[in-house]
Amino acid sequence: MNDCIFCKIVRGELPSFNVYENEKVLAFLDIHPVNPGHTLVIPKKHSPNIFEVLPEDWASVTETARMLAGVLEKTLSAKGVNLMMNNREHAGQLVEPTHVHIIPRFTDDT
Ligand code: DGP
Repeated sequence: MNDCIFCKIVRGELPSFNVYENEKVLAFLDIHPVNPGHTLVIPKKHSPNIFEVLPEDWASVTETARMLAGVLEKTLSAKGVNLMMNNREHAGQLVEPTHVHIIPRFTDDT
């Protein structure tokens, strides 16, 4: 067991609003959303960042992000979607585990 905040979410020890999951990934709403529907996709197996995530886990994360980008855009009537990832503190990574942001975009949201 580790104290990683997102691992606690995967284990159900912290609350989350889950959007999607399969055996390899979990997607849940960001606690500080930039826009409605701001979603994080993480591999269930802990890794710190893009440099250390297992290739098969990364493949599942990106395929899930691709799928959810379309689902979120359609269901929220968004005008577009940003996918974003921060790796290491200097690049803006605030929470250690590997995660990809999906941010729906709306008219006049800049
Ligand atoms: P970053 O490391 O800068 O790519 O962003 C981390 C994101 O994680 C930030 O947008 C807020 C989100 N976050 C941090 N703690 C929690 C949490 O406990 N639950 C959820 N749902 N999101 C969190």
